[in-house]
Amino acid sequence: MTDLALALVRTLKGETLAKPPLWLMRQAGRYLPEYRELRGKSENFLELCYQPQTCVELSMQPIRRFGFDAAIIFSDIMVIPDALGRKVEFREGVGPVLEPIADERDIPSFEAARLADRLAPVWKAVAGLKATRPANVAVIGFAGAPWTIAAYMVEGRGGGEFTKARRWAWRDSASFERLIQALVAATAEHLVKQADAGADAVQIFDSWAGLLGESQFERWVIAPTREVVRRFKAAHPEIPVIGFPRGAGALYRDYASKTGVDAVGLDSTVPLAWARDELQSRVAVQGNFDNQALVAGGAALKTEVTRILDTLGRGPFVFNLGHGVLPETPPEHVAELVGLVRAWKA
Ligand code: 1CP
Repeated sequence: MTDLALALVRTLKGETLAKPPLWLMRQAGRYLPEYRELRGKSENFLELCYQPQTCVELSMQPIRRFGFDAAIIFSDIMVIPDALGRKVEFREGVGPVLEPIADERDIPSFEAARLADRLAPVWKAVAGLKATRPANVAVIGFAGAPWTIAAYMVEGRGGGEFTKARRWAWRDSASFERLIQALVAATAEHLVKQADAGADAVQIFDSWAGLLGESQFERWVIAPTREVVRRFKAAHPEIPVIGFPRGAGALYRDYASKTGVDAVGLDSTVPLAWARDELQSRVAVQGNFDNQALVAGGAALKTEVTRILDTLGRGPFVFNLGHGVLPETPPEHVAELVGLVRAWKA
C-alpha cells in the first residue's frame, strides 16, 4: 500500500501542493564526502549494490543532510543485466562495462528464480529503507527501461551513440524484440518486488530514449514501457510510476499520453511553458534544473529555480534536476537549491 499522505505520492497522483516536493536524481553519490568514505571501503561498485545495510545508509545520507521529500534506493540500472546472467563490471572513470551481446544466441531469457536469487538483496534494501526513513519521506524504487538496458547490453558500455544497438534494432527487429521482451519481464518483476517491499513510487530511467526517431521511439520506448507499466499496475494499481525518457523532445507528448505513467521526468532541454501546456494537463511533471547550473552556483541558481517554479509550480510538480547530480557539485550549492525551492510561494 502506498502512503497517500506523502507529498511526493499526492503530487504524482495529480494534486498541486502549495509547496512542491523535492528530490534529486543521483542525490546519493560521489559529490558527498560521506558517500566517498563508505564507497572507499568497497572495491567493487556492483557488490555495494547487493549489501542492503550499506544501500540503506547511502540512501539516507542525502536525506539527513538536505531533508529531501523522497529517498531513492541506492542501486543501479545495471543490476538487471547482471541478474539476467550477463557479465557486468564498473570501471573507475568509465562506468559500467558489460560483456556485449554479439548475436542472437547471446540473448538471455527471463527466469524469475534467477532474478530473485540475485535481486533479493535490493528488495531487502527497499524494505530496510522504508523502515529507516522519516515517515514523511517517500521511498522510490527504480529500474532502467528496456531500451536503455538493451542499448548497454548490446554495446557493452556507454559513452557513445549506441550505434550497434540502433543498427541491430533496424536490421533484425525480430531478435531485438526478443531481447526487449526479456527486459520487459525482468523490469516489471523488479519494480513489482520493490513495491512489495514498500516502495511508495517507482521511476523508470530511459536515459537513452533521445537517440531514437519517431517510429523507433514508438516501438522500443513507448510499447515496452507501456507493457512494463501495465504489468506493474496489475500488481500495484495505486502506486505511481514516473517515466524519464531523457532527450525525447517533442516525443515526450506521446510518451505521456501512451505509456500509462503517472508522471514524466523532464530533462533540462524541455521548454517549461511547452511542458506546462502539453504535458502537465495529462500527467504530473518532474524536473528539470540543469545539473551544470548546480555545479556553477551563483546568481543564476536563484533565477533559474524561480523560472522553473513559476512556470510549473502551479500544477502537479516535483522539483528535480534534468539529469543526475554530477560528482563535482559542491554540496553547499545543493543546500542553497533546497532553500530556494522551500522558500518559493505560488
Ligand atoms: O562511486 C561510483 O563511482 C559509482 C557512481 C554511481 C552511482 C552512485 C554509479 C555508476 N551508479 C550510481 C547509483 C545510481 N545509478 C542510482 C542511485 C543513486 C541516486 O540516484 O541517488 C541511480 C538511480 C542510478 C541510475 C543509473 N545508472 C542510470 C540512469 C540515470 C542516468 O544517469 O541517466 C544510468 C544510465 C546508470 C549507469 C551508470 N552507473 C554508474 C555510471 C557512472 C553510469 C553511467 C554510465 C554512462 O554514462 O553510460
